[in-house]
Amino acid sequence: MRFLSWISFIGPLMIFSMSTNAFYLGVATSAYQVEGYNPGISIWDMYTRDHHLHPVGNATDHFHRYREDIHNMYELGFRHYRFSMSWTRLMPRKMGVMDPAGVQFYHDMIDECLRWNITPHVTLYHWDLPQYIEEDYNGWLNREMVHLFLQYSRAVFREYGGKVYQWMTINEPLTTSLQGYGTGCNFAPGKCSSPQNFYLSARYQLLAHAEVACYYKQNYANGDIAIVLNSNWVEPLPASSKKAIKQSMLAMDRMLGIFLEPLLLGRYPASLQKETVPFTEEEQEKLRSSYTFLAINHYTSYYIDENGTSSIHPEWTHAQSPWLYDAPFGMQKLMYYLRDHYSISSEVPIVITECGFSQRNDGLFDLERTHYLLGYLAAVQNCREEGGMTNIEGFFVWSFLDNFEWASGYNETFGIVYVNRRDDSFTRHNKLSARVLREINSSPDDRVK
Ligand code: PNW
Repeated sequence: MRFLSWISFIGPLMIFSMSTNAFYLGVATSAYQVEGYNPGISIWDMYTRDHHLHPVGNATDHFHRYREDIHNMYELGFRHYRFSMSWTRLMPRKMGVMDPAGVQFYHDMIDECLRWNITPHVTLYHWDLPQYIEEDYNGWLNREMVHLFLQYSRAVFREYGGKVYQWMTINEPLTTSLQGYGTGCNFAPGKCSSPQNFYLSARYQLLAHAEVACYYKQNYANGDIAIVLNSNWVEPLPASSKKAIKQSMLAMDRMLGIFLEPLLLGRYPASLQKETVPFTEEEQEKLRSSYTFLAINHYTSYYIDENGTSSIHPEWTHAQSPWLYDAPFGMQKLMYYLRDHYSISSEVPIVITECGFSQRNDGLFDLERTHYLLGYLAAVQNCREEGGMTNIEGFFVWSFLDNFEWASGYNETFGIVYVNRRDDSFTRHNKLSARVLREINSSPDDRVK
């Protein structure tokens, strides 16, 4: 009703602004978590084996079923698919040596997307580093990774740059640095011997991203590129307490600022300057011109008090993942934080590259996931309409399929599409959330495209 009365006033203007600032809904996956049948060995194969975790096996067999999956996306009304390419599949045995079958696979996948009018959004690196690079170079602890990642990315752009225009370099460098190299220590490669490793791996991921993004911008003028940063929202408790606000800002700096400030300003946040080494002028320049949009993964929020102790609200629905709660207010707060604290210009598009929920007792009737997704989508809609942030252009649901949830194996499911693993049939069934999103996708309302 509110919308209708509004539109009669400024209808013509609105239709114009809608068409220039349309909002899209997409779905996301990553190679290691869904594909299966990889001829190479990645650090996650070794990590799961050495730590007696659930092996990935054939994941969801997306490798053979991508046609069915992409067709299902189409039927559900999605016109944007974010997936990653596996460095290990493209160069399974040796750096720089591409495997023709791997190369063909991603051509087929992209072509299938295009056939159904689905825009492919491709992540170059979503955590599945070839094991030979880990062994030969010590992975993200070696600055040489900047050159290796550039070499790999150039080969990918050469192959697919003529038909993919939406690129992401590295997925969640924070998660890799914290959990693979820092205090978290439950992710590959599990090299957490010193806090130094956290900062080194974070720095080299940033520099590798910047190198690749600058190369891409110089050579492929029509495309977009960004690094995917993840951030929770940390709400001060009480909201009026100066000390709690300071704690919250510090937590935000450690999560988001540590990657975002180098991109925006070429330097680490002031609160982290004692622990970090400044970037050289050349590095600063590269970092500052290394994106055409901001890619943000956002899942959840928590409170922090004056002493830095964190808590959650008792009424927030808890997901199956221990760290995840349904708290959509944080989506809006995070977006306004980008707008106000970081003065992100309305010229810079923002894309929510992941948002999703692992429901306890997951099944086809996934009411809690549906509630979560609608709440977070409504929060984004508020940002666009009331907060004037029409630069938030897209929202990818994590995940399209129930898939391999890293150290948790197949025990935590995020899919809007169920994958039957019980009898190894890998058959797919749309959950309630998928069907509700189909309704949104087919809505005549221009606000969702
Ligand atoms: C993301 N946290 O990881 C990854 O990009 C996906 O591959 C993953 O499946 C998905 O989120 C769900 O976990 C995260 O602790 C891992 O806040 C941990 C956190 C957030 C995101």
